[in-house]
Amino acid sequence: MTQHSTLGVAVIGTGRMGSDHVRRIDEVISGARVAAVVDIDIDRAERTAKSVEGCAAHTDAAAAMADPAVDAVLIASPGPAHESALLEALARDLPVLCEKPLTPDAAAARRVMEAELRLGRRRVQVGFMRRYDTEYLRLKALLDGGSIGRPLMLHCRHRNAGTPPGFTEQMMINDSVVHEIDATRWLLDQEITAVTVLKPTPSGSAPEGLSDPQLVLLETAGGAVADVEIFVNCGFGYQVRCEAVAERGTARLGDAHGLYVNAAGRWGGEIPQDFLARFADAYDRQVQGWVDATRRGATEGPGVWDGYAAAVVCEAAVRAQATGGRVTVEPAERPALYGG
Ligand code: ISE
Repeated sequence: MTQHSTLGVAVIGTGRMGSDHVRRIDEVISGARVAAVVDIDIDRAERTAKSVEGCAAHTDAAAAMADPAVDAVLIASPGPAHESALLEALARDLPVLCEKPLTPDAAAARRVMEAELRLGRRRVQVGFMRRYDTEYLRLKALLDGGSIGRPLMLHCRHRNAGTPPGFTEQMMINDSVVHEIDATRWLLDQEITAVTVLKPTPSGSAPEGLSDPQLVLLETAGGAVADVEIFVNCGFGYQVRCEAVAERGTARLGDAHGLYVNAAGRWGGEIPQDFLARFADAYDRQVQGWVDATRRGATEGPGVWDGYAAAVVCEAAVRAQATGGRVTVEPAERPALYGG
């Protein structure tokens, strides 16, 4: 159980995602408040803290976690900074919601898993928000219900309007395709066993050094195949699609375009411009679910095992990206804490 009836949350990282979560906790969801924010840029931390009543600003995550007003931690800093914040929170037995990726590499994810195993109970939820999106939830229920038979293939499309400066090819895997890696494991309830990455001639709009788009092929333990188009500078908006092909039917998500307008001899809908807009409801549901579970003393949703399994596949995909070959994924044993 947490100390305060309203959960005091420290949000680590006040960039785009972190400040959106601060707004969400402050204005949208119930049962929690932002007690502290952390950013290496103190001006940014203070600007964010000022927008929330009773919120402290820190540059050091450990100092924020030591604050008696803090009951739980939401990590939204860049991936490479996750491990130290996670280990600090686990050492203090604080509940965590950690944005994806859990960590960008499998060795760091394993260290986090070992720390949680030492604690002996699940404390970390990983921010794979697609699992909270209405369309994904309906697809999962359809596949689990069995009415269209065994799923054979997934066709996934993941398009971003553009990338921030410094976005690398490895980030196309670790920050972007990691979502489809998790969605494939979750939708099919199977581990991924091999990865191949194909690179067509890059788009003329691709930034220097980024081979964009790419096609990532995932093979699963049950013999299914998922193809993922990752196109992070498509220019026209944010688009995530997933079509499941099963024995007796197919089902596709990602075609809802809000309001359809007929005017001036044309019809059309809207394409959201970024993930904050496309997955706004999913983020709200995810954070509300985390707060509710945490206040009950529980940890639910995708956890460290899912973050670790995704990191292992990402590592194989980064290797496949560099070599052009098919890379097999070494299966790890699932510890009993995670249902193994
Ligand atoms: C970003 O970090 C996300 O999580 C988005 O969902 C993804 O579409 C984008 O490519 C990532 O950079």
